[in-house]
Amino acid sequence: MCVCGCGSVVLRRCRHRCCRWLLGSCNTPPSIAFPPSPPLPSNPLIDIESPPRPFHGHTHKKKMTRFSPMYAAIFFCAMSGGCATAFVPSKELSSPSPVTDRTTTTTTTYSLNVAATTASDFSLDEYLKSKLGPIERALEGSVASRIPQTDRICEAMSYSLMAGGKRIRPVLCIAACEMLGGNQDDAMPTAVALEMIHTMSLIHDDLPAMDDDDLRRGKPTCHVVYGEDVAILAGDALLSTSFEHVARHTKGVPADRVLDVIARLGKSVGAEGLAGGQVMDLECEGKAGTTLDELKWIHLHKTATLLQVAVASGAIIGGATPEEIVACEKFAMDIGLAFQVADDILDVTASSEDLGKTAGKDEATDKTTYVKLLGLEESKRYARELIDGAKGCLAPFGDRAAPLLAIADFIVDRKN
Ligand code: GRG
Repeated sequence: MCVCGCGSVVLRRCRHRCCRWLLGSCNTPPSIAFPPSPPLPSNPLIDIESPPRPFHGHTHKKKMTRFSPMYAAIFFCAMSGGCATAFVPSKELSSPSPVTDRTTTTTTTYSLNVAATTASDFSLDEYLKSKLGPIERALEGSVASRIPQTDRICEAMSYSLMAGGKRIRPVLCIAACEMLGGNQDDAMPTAVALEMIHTMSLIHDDLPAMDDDDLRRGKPTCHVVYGEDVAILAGDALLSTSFEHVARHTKGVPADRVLDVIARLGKSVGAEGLAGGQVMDLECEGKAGTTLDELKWIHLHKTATLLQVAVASGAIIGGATPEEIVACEKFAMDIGLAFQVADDILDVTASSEDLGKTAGKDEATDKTTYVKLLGLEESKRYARELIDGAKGCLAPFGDRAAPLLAIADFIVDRKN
């Protein structure tokens, strides 16, 4: 059993780099290209930071326990469930090609595929819980004010960042990284950055110039509490901090992968991402005759792109091949679109209390949504079709895709 006492499985069978370190077969620095290649030059951006390196984003100002690399390897592998080489849907265990089963609709109970060791049940709830603790801790320390002059802006950033939220994007990133054999610690700075970018987009989306909303994540929106001026700046600061966070805090990952992730994050927010999608959304507001194709373009850019970069980044950090990255992107685009269809459905079926934001807003503002264009039942069918199609994209990953497959189901089955 794993030495940390987490109940996980034998280290010997683990595919993860940390455990290969433990076996002594991978005790050289990670390579910049695929092995066998020369040792990795350090990332110049990473090494300029002076304070002690945060663990999961915590800023340990007083005393920080330094773990030995080997202990840290064991610890993080165990924390990430890494030793469990795959979480396999129990109903699919006997299937020769489990993830291609597109008829699966609500797979929430899983068995741990631990090869020769004892299988034990676990649920998606448990999986999410195991990820959310580390993610919340990493987020907490990520926007702390270091000098009195920044107290107000940091408070506004932290107010929205820590206001709750499902943390879907960070979880997707970590799950993708682990699917490719990477570990949670490697992906955590990117996971944090994704949530910063997402939170920025929510702050800006709620502004009077945009959707003009006063409730988000069950709390008054950022501009209601801090004023429009500070809210705009808090969003801007979260966005720029997200890139800095990845560059500074990603350790032990080849520099070319880190740069690829930062480039993708940047693109996902720009004209071909969130900002472009939002502008098209504004243009279509109040315009009669918005087509399904236009709506799809808006949501692919406004919503799906960030989910796509979440999964692709995790995969890249985990060492995915170009083909694997493409498969992950396709999966993520489909679940991203389904996420937005589900959002449209929830707007008419859920309460403001459940949603933590104003329900029925789309109808009240005569917004074009999937429900408006397709109707409620057809929208539900479309969302399910997208999810089932998405799941097929992960067939090449076999059992290792189980967490992502379960999250895909969650995206359309969610209640908020
Ligand atoms: C300022 C460069 C720049 C870009 C921002 C405002 C904007 C442009 C884009 C809007 C993007 C947006 C808010 C899309 C909606 C996506 C969506 C469905 C959000 C809800 O996500 P959840 O359910 O929220 O994951 P929680 O609160 O759970 O995190």
